[in-house]
Amino acid sequence: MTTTTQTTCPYCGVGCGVTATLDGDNAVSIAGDGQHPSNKGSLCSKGTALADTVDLGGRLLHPRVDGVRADWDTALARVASGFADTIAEHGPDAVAFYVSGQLLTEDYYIANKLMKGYIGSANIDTNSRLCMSSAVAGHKRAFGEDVVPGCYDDLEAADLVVLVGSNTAWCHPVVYQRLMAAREADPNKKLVVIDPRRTATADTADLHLPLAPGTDVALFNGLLAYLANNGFTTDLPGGAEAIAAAGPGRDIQGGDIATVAEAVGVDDADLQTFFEWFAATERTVTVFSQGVNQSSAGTDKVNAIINCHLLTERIGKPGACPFSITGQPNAMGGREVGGLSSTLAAHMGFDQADTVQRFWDSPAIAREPGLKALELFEAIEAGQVKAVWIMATNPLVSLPDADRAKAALEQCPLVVVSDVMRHTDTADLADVLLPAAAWAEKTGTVTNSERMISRQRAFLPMPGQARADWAIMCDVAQRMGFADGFVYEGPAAIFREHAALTAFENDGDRVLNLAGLADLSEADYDYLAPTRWPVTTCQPLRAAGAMPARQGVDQLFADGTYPTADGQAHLVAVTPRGPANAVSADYPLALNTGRIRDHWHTMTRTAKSPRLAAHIPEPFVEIHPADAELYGITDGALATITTAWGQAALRVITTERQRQGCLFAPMHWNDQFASSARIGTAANPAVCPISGEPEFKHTPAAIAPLAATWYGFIYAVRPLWVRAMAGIDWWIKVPGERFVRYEIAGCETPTDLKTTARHWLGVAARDVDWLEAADPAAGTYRAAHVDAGHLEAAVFIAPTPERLPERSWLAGCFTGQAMTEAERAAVLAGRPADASADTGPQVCSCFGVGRKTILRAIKSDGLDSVEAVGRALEAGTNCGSCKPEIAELLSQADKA
Ligand SMILES: Nc1nc2c(c(=O)[nH]1)N[C@H]1C(S)=C(S)[C@@H](COP(=O)(O)OP(=O)(O)OC[C@H]3O[C@@H](n4cnc5c(=O)[nH]c(N)nc54)[C@H](O)[C@@H]3O)O[C@H]1N2
Ligand SMILES: Nc1nc2c(c(=O)[nH]1)N[C@H]1C(S)=C(S)[C@@H](COP(=O)(O)OP(=O)(O)OC[C@H]3O[C@@H](n4cnc5c(=O)[nH]c(N)nc54)[C@H](O)[C@@H]3O)O[C@H]1N2
Ligand code: SF4
Ligand SMILES: [Mo]
Repeated sequence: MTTTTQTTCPYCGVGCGVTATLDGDNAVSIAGDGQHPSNKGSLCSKGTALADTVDLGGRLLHPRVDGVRADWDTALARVASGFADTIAEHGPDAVAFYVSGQLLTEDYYIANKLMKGYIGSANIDTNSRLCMSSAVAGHKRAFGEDVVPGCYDDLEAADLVVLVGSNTAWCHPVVYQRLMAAREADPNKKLVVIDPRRTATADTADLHLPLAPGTDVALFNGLLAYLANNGFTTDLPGGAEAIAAAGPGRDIQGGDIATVAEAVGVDDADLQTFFEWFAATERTVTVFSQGVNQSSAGTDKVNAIINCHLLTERIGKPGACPFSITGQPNAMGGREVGGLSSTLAAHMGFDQADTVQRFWDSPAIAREPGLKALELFEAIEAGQVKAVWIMATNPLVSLPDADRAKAALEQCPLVVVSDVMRHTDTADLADVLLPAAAWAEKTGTVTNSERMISRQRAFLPMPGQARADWAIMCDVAQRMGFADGFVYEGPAAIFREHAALTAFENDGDRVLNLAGLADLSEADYDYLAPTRWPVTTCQPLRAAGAMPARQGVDQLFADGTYPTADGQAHLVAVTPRGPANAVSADYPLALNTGRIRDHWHTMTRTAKSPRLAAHIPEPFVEIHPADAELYGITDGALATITTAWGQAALRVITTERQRQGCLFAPMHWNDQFASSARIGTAANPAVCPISGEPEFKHTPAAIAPLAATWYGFIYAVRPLWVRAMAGIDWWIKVPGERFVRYEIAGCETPTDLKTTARHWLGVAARDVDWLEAADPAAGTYRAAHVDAGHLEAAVFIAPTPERLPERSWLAGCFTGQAMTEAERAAVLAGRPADASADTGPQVCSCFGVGRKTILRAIKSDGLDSVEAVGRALEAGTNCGSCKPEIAELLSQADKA
């Protein structure tokens, strides 16, 4: 028998509906949910590969206390007494929660209620501080409340879409696909991308403005002045001041665009084009993401953008709004419940503490904002916070200056971590480790970027002793003596309470209002169709059957009234300023960090999927070729990036996609997957003074070649022993279908390669079938360990990276079958007998199509479009996430 469950993707804030089907053998298959209004059936590469991530490999299945397995009773007692004793002795502000936009709304609500209403401290902050807090602060300054005015349909309705600091093609792929489809249907729609890097998103834009890092305020102030000079006026509060700050006295129209262009580091004519398009296009949506938020001027950047929309009244109308696109699946839900230390609950501030306390009928209430993420870790370091509970986030990887956070946790008296994985960089430091239920096992709701509340429905049983996050917290609360506030029948009851709080004493002064969902029955909750807030009166519809009707309001602020004291929107005067730390002689380059297409954050889940891991298998640093030359760095070799805070050693990619003077490195790799690629250790801990969001996109850095004397790689059926690996200076680990691949390098060439290689593979003392081909003069060494005819492991060593053979074809030798003679010969020769077996790095995750395969087919079959490549190789025909890269390969082939 097969069963199908409608649920929601646990990755990005697009919030795609997925259907999970279990067949008779409990095998999981995942598809896009055609009934979900946000994705209408589409999924990206990560969503498509979700089934690869639901197995129990690496899962945390039992509580652990002080490093040993414990039962729930012991673990819960330790957490409850640890927190209660600390509070009794040092007061409520001596404890803290650090939570996450990956908790469900119900989990998040309980965490917030426990800390702010019962413990009576506001020391609960969330990884959204690293993500959306600048947008939150900007929204509050402009609109009076943290509200995203538009929805995805607006992107399709717009005639001009401006993407600022957003690599949408990789980070919000289904929104990007909707945008591409709308452009195909109407080629007059324009797309502008504002990003220092030429990203996959920028490749498809009508105009790319590769601005100098951190200059967005100057750019949008320039636009505001241009608009003002071209007859756009407003009598909104702050309008005159904002325009004055933007420089209206200057004759921007008559040539001063050059001044702005120079400040921003872009071409005059391109900037003029952007200004003209914006001025002329009623239906304009400006989407912004981390290139805006993650900045010491993050909040000002947000308001600089919103100012231009308010001045031109491009808000509250179909196809016109500023649009902060959220990162995590429940970034928005977390903001709804009040998970940030700077808000109280349900979009209420600390001035409404009495209202919230009355609703909760709670023994205490936080009356002052608590510590923001970085302050929280500083307080742990200073010994002021003595007990911390970290849930659904991996701060030792994701915080800036991450080794400082590590040192702080190491000496914190009580560190509790709730996670789904047994080992993460953070979990490895926990005193108490609590096994949380994972995506496929969880029940609750999430809210996506367009205010759409969707159900997550469990389709697998909770494994081992894993439990839902809300249930774990309720148990701890009860053991702390707060039984009254924490007895719930299940997530539906928590959701009803949350909805009721949003409606409590809300006379329209808060836009967030879920009154229409406050008395859902269990069945209504079970069947709740995706629903956009506010939902003041609507009755929920059932998802079963036809496409659910959407409710709530698509475009907010249509009537021009806002939840501010005077009922009006506010422009905010902002002045450009440089990054918190400028580049210097010691640290001459600006390090930018961010995401790649197929990994999610700290890789705890996406690294379980070999097809996702194959897209970009290694941590890298991108550098402009001119800078590479200047600093003696070569493509494919290794380099060390050093900043005032830390360092990382990464593979070098030289590319003109990077501006001169800038570096880019991915945020994902960590100590579980690499020897020294945790870029958070190097990232700048400076924050935006208003939002507290860190400057992840700009850290002054130096780069130098890593003085490796040898490079190599290992393919092995099983992971290598950590102790055997200890002697390898630099390594990264890539999971494969039937093997694990390691890239390795070292600064001292082993004198006896054979003994060393056998030691790495754990067969030093065993008599095994060992094939080898050594060329001591050339410094190359190839060897294979064969067991009963099967390839167990292969090792390749060379003095330079380019002397190593291509590797992707080796994956094909791990078939579970005995090796053929041709395969044995190929392994020793270091190249496949059939050249087509060398596919190159993977481009299409869904069909496993490599770069070389695509390039060969383009050449041999004369393929001239993404569609033609799709017809010939299937690449790009499922989720479509790789289409921008296929287009890039076509243009490369065209130039060659
Ligand atoms: N594949 C994938 N998708 C994800 C995630 C993931 O881990 N993997 N994470 C999700 C989460 S939580 C988030 S928050 C989102 C983030 O989604 P995005 O914000 O799109 O992703 P980032 O790569 O962090 O940064 C976006 C871009 O900002 C640019 N940038 C850097 N400095 C500046 C600047 O000064 N000005 C401007 N205008 N741009 C600049 C960078 O070059 C980068 O291309 O992605 C979500 N989606
Ligand atoms: N250098 C750099 N650093 C960054 C950024 C950047 O651009 N550059 N971006 C920042 C941003 S925007 C974000 S959002 C953060 C993300 O950073 P993190 O939140 O630290 O990253 P994740 O890997 O998503 O961590 C989630 C953890 O929760 C676990 N988990 C998954 N599901 C559940 C669950 O249901 N319950 C529990 N209890 N645990 C669960 C996972 O195994 C994982 O360990 O990184 C920030 N850090
Ligand atoms: S775009 Fe991809 S990662 Fe984001 S919700 Fe949809 S399927 Fe998941
Ligand atoms: Mo994020």
